[in-house]
Amino acid sequence: MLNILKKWKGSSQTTKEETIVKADVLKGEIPEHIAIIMDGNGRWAKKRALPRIAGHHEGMKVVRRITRQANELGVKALTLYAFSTENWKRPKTEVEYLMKLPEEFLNTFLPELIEENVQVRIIGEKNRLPVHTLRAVEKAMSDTKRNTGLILNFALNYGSRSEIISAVQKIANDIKNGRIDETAINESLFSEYLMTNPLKDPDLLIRTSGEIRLSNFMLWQLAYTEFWFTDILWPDFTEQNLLEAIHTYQQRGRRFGGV
Ligand code: V0D
Repeated sequence: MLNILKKWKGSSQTTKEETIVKADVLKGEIPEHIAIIMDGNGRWAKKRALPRIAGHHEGMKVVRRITRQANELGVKALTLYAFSTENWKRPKTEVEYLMKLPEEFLNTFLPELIEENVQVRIIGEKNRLPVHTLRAVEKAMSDTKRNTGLILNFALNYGSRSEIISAVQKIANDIKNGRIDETAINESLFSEYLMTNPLKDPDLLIRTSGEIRLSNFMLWQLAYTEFWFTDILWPDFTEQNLLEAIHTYQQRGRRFGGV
């Protein structure tokens, strides 16, 4: 579409009209671990005069499509920020609706995910999740634990600072009980105490909806990650947009602080 028309339609996103071909992306290095902050669901609904939950529901369908595309590209892990520890501050009705989405998602898509060899995992504090949510998620994890394809890792009631504090507490406890020696503390050991263990750190972080911040997401793990921000709202995010993000990643040289 012409950029001038996009502006007229209210999009802040303008692009070079370039189609990224999947076969071309497959010739390059595929990021092994992609993390996504799926933002803009409420705004997508508002633009259409729909309730916020309609945006969340549409966003859930996008999760399914992006998971399939990532798996087909040979991505090894996809971590999706579905619910932050801050999200409890939202209206009770919205939180209750959100907590039903894992069940709806899994009722609809778990058979396909199993078919596609996807392994479902979660990171975050399980304790505050409603039992119905936790039950659905634990069944999915158990039903897929032997799958060897894409790891689909949902961050549910996740906050990175709290994850780091909890790692420190567990390390202190293991020292006290003589399980490890304090001289053993290094970056590699510390990583083992984080909820993402044994996943490698993300190679690529995508955040949708035009916000340029981390919002307490994987602060330790994102130290060397390439960031790709877009104005596209999560319910509008497509397989093509994922290719675009990976294509941009492939054109950047990662040096991990070297030259
Ligand atoms: C709403 C956009 C899938 C972000 C995506 C509880 C906001 C749709 C799940 C899901 C949410 C979680 C765990 C699981 C299977 C599916 C999900 C929440 C929100 C928060 F095992 N979409 N989704 N969970 N949204």
